[in-house]
Amino acid sequence: SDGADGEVGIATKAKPKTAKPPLYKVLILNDDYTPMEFVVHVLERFFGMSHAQSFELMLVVHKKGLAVVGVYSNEVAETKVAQVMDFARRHQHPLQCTMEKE
Ligand code: NFA
Repeated sequence: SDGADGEVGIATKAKPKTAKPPLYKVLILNDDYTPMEFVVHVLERFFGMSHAQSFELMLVVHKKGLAVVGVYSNEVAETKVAQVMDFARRHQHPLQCTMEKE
């Protein structure tokens, strides 16, 4: 309030919140055929991880069935998924990459 109607108190202002854009998790799924080294390479190449980080996360996918490999805006997540799917297809590996809203 600003005290204009005789109120006394701390001046406050309604702050219109701008909608925060949703974030999307990008996931890699395990399969029986894609070589481990190929997955490590994908994580390094498209997700900017070190070799050690990539190896660790590849093992998580291998053991748990899937893992979140990054969180991005819709546009960036779509691009990552398309890049990984195209790269895997070109190398004739069945690796699957998908995204889901957080
Ligand atoms: N499970 C695959 C193998 O044993 C390795 C793999 C890991 C594939 C992570 C896909 C994702 N060759």
